[in-house]
Amino acid sequence: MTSPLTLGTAGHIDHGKTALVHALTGTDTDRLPQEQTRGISIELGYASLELPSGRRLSVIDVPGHERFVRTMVAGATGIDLYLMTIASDDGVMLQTREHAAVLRALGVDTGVVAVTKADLADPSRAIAEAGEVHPGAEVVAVSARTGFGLESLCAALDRAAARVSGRADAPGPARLHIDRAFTIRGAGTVVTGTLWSGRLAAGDRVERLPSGVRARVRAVQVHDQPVELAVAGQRVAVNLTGVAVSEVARGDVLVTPDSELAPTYLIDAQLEFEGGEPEHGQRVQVHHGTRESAARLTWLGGSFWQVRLERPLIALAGDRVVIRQIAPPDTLGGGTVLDAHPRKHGPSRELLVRLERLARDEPADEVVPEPPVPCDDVPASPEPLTARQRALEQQLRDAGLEPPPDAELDPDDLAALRAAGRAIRVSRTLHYHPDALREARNRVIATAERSGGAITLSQLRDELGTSRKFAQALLEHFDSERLTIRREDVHVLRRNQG
Ligand SMILES: Nc1nc2c(ncn2[C@@H]2O[C@H](COP(=O)(O)OP(=O)(O)O)[C@@H](O)[C@H]2O)c(=O)[nH]1
Ligand SMILES: [Mg+2]
Repeated sequence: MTSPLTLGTAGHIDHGKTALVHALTGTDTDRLPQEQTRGISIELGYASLELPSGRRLSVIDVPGHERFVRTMVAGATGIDLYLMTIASDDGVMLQTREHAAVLRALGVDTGVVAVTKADLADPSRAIAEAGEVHPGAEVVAVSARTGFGLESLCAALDRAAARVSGRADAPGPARLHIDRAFTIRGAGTVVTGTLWSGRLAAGDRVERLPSGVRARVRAVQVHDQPVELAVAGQRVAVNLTGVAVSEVARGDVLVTPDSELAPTYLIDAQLEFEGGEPEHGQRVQVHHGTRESAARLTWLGGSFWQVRLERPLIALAGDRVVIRQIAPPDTLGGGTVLDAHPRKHGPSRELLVRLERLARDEPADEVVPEPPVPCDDVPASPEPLTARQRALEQQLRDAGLEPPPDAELDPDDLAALRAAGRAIRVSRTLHYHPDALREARNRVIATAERSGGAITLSQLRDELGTSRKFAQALLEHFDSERLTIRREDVHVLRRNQG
């Protein structure tokens, strides 16, 4: 079996993407029903294209609205080759260039350029410009209206498809980045997406990330047809049992349970930028799979950056990310994840050596030493942490002095972190990362010393710039730790401290 491939359209709005897909496949992707009740056959913007060789491609037609690029990134993450359209009468436009940049960032380097609307204007100028945006791609003049050039286009697509390997053999856990979730009467919850790796079959148990909640696969469809087994690279609809539609959304990821996939707030990546490097610490938008998050970029040396995310992504080393400017929105570049669960760090020589090895796909043993365990009373880690636990640790570390309530966290992971000394119970409902707690402790001592050896709740609240809730939890914790002792409304520093 040849590997199933997905073709994604790209190109400036009104440059004839949808008309071309319609002419090639007979499917009008602008008119696909949003909801259907007769099966789990909802494929928004998807069509099936049979090439002269007999090979079939899944076609994703990117919709033409203002969320264009975002949608494109989400769809294009799972695409194997592109069909770029450039209108004969317009030539290369802004979005032509941006989409080309997104494709490069995603590593989608094989495709064909269709110079469209050849019935309207002489295509020669657009053909010349196409070569400049996509050097190396075949360029074919076509008209969706008259049918001119469509045969040549299909032949060119066949040649391009023959050059890509696809994902059918992509090993690893089943991984599906969900782009839609809906209900079908009688069937229940259905999610759709492109299977990035692994396989999915009826009866499989799956885990939904980031929540980690389990479900079971009742049925799988590929292109409206029920199948026993979906393989990587295929566009699939999955009917799930044990999960309400309100519990899953676009951006969630379905994975084989207990895989190494876990939410992460930090990524070390090798990035390339189209128009100059961003500033160290610049806030950008990061796209991965069907998720996105704002993030700060910390330069680590060379082309290596630490991406510090505000919302978790569910990524693995080797995945692609696209980096966009937040305002005005524009694609800056993108690249490859090298470490999906690094520590928070800045540049260092050891780190650079390690990242260079990872970028060359060489084994990179941990050469960065563990930071010292910050509190003396913390026991050594009894068990290595799972990826999910490390993500939780990162979440706590990033939350600093205002950690999320325990109720929002997985109790087992939290217990494991506590056992490893990477989370410290501060009140009945709060755990702090040891780094954050050490920081709070130092500031309690410093503030108390400035004001005669004692500190009040409101003083600490102001000092930490946090709410009463957190200040109170911390002070009670330090009382119980015998750092301070409570006398009426003040907490007095014990003598032997500081
Ligand atoms: N004359 C002519 N018009 C076209 C052709 N292809 C598309 N159009 C028209 O151009 C407009 C935009 O096309 P559409 O496919 O929706 O563009 P998209 O935004 O890139 O999907 C529509 O009015 C189409 O009818 C073509 O080959 N010839
Ligand atoms: Mg369109």
